[in-house]
Amino acid sequence: MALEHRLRNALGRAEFSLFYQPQVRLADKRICGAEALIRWRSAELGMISPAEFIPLAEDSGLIIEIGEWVIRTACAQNKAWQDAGLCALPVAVNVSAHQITAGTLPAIVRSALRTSGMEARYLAIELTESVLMQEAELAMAQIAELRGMGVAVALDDFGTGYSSLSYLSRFALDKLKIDQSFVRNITDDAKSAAIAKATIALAHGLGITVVAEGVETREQLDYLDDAGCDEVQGYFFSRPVAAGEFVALLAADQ
Ligand code: G
Ligand code: G
Ligand code: MN
Ligand code: NA
Repeated sequence: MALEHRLRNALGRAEFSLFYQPQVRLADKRICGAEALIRWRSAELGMISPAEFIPLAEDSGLIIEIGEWVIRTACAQNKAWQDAGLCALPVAVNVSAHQITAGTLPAIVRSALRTSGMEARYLAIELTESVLMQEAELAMAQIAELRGMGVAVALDDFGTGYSSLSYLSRFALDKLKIDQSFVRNITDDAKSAAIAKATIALAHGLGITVVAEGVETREQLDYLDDAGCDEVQGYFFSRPVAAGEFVALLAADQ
């Protein structure tokens, strides 16, 4: 059976879950947020990577429904953690260009916040440069509406798209995430290091928080700390983990 058909049934069969990867503030090395990352365990096929099924979900239009499930689930989960006294941290969700094209993102977010009872300041939306490029007008209007509600907007995979700099002057953003391809070689490649440092200076000049992605080693962490980066995310602290495991990470961080 075609993968798309299985994907179509996955929501109804409750085959999706969210994993959470901690984001750590460099100032005190404490967990300051989490990125929600979708996982799909198909009854017939087992675990399928989002790198494989997200493009399929985008091409088939299923990403709208799946994306809404991600937003609603992340808000509900985070509110439950808050109510249990576990944390009061923002959760970030990834949003595809198609969700911006649909034009319904602010309404879905508003509904998810109302239903979950979670405050808007505990939600962040991650967008990539390609979204801003392909859907500039729609993106700008929806980013403004989301930020007006109090939801943070982050630019994901920064540095991998085209003419990144123009977006920073045109779009009002809260966070910039340095792509892991620059972090990977930061301690031994002068070019990666220069790009990371310039990105940090640029973001700070614009009053934007900087997160480095894909931090795997102590050396990378120390380098980014010295360079003035605000937050890090990566295997050095933790892989994305299931909700139960994330709770354990929070408890250990208290
Ligand atoms: O851990 P990782 O394998 O989760 O993610 C692989 C890719 O899938 C990344 O580019 C990530 O941004 C994307 N991704 C993960 N979860 C989601 C999601 O909920 N929505 C969208 N649109 N992309 C996601
Ligand atoms: O595209 P986006 O940045 O949303 O997706 C993040 C992706 O990076 C996910 O697939 C996540 O599992 C992965 N990731 C997170 N931390 C690390 C890391 O330290 N090293 C590597 N190689 N991948 C990571
Ligand atoms: Mn992301
Ligand atoms: Na990213």
